[in-house]
Formats: sequence, C-alpha cells, structure tokens
Amino acid sequence: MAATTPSTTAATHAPATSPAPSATPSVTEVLRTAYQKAVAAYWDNNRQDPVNLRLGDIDGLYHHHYGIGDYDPSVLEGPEDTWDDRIIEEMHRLETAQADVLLDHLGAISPSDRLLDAGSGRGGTSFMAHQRYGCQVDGVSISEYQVGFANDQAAERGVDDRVRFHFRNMLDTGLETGSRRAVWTNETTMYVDLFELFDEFARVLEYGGRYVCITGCYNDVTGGRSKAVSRIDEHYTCNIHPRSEYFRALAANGFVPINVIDLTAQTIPYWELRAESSVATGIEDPFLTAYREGSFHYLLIAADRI
Ligand code: GPP
Ligand code: MG
Repeated sequence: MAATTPSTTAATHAPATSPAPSATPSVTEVLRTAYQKAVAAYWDNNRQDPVNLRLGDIDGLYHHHYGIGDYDPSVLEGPEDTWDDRIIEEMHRLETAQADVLLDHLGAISPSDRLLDAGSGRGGTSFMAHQRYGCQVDGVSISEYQVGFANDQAAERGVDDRVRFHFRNMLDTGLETGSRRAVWTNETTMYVDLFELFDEFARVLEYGGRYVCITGCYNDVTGGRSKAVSRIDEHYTCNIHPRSEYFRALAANGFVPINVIDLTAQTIPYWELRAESSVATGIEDPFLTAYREGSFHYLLIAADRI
C-alpha cells in the first residue's frame, strides 16, 4: 500500500506519509452497538444506487452528499434522447460544487498536512481535497464495502499512497493525537452523538486545526422534529440533530466557530432537479417540504480547535 516505503524497511520504519490507523480493528471493535451495525449494514448493502453510481461514473468522483447552486434549466429541455444524461451530469456538477464549498472552508492547507474525512463514503470529497492541496487524506467509514470501493478508486487514480480509507468508526478513528490539520464531515454527523464525535475530533486535530461540517439539521425555532424530518431519518436510518446541538457540542469540546452558512436556499434547486430525474429515490419530497416549511436547514459550520 505505502508505495513510498521500500519493502526492506517497512517492518521497522514508518512510511514517509505516516499511515494512520495502525492495526485494522475487528468488526466488533468498529461496530459497537446494534444501531452502528444497522447503519453499516445499510451502507454495505447499498450497492445498486444509480443516484450515486451514475453520477460518479462520469469522472470517478463518487459522492454521498447532495448538491448546491442553481441548475441550468436547459437540461430539462431540448432533445429527449440526451435529457436523462444531461440531468445526471448537472446533478453531479452540483454535488461536486458542494464539496468544493466545503473544501473552501478548510483554511490554508499545505501538501505536508494530513486531513481526515470522517464518514468518507466512496471517497469523492477526499480525492477532491488531495487534488486541490496535494495533502495526505485519511478517510474512515464503518462500511467495509465503501472502504474497499474507495481504496480501489484511490489505486485507479494512482493516489493510494496519499489517500487512504480505513474501516474505522469516526468516534474512535485510531489516528494519532494532534496529527490532523483539518477534519470534515460531509453529511455524516446525523449518525452519531455529537459530543462524542467532537471529543474525538478535538483529540486528533492540532491546536488551531479546522473542522468543517456540512449537515442537515432541524430547526429549534419551529420546535421538534417535523414529519418530513422524521421521514428523512427513517429513510436513511439516521437521527438528525437540532441546530442548537451542534453549537453546544462544539463549544463543549473547545471548538470556536468562524463561519456558519445557511445553504438551504442553495440546495433547494438540486432537490427540484433530482425530483425530475430518472434516479429519484422518493426522498425528494420530504427534503423539499422540510426545507420549504423551515423545519430543516442545510448548514455549513467551520470551527477552529483551541
Ligand atoms: C447520503 O447521501 C447522505 C446521508 C445519508 C445523510 C443524510 C443527509 C442529510 C442532510 C440529512 P447519499 O448520496 O448516499 O444519498 P442518496 O443515495 O439519497 O443520494
Ligand atoms: Mg447521493
């Protein structure tokens, strides 16, 4: 795996790129609760998902997050035989634009920095971070299928010495304390307790390191979980947190927000386009309802670890 390490020294010297999580833990060490096992099973079995695979097949960036920005309305017009492909391409463009905005908030990153993608899916955002900064990226996922898929992509892209994916729990990454310049979660925090998560991120980040989160959260101001938000939870086996919980958990773990951006208005066009596409999954209406009624937000938070 570590192409930079001569095989003769591999046993005694750490590779120059300093691999993270050392020993591969057992399944029971990674998946500690029945809930975590259920979430892992969902993603392990989610292998025929054109809504993600058809988009990723365009350029090998397989995303597990949504899109932002206005879509080009011409994709819904013109020759019918290219209509479907043009919508798929446009959805992919909006998802890649979302990851670009996340990466824009990581701050100054140099090629010698090491980053963590917590809940790395099939690897899309990790590859974009490496492409942009030349840095080392480690991704963790509790889905062995996703880890395998993303590592195959890394090999195919010829970056497997710098971008690596590990079967690890983001609540217990196994990464060295203080080893990361930045950490992000791209729509993954709704699967975990935020206090436990940010405790782990505070551990792995260096002083002044940056954490960037894009998430869906429910609106404390409109009250509890709306019906539409509950339908999203049910669909993905997740547990969407209230907006307030993010700031409580960040503050409790020494994180100071530098940017909070409500991306809700920017993500609605993506969902409108997706609802018209051949790869719609049925979750489009609950997202559109939740966003439009104000019970749910699409939020970016960037915070520094002190
Ligand atoms: C999945 O992306 C994202 C989640 C499961 C997290 C839920 C996100 C919220 C903002 C609440 P995906 O790309 O795998 O989903 P899909 O298959 O529906 O495109
Ligand atoms: Mg998707």
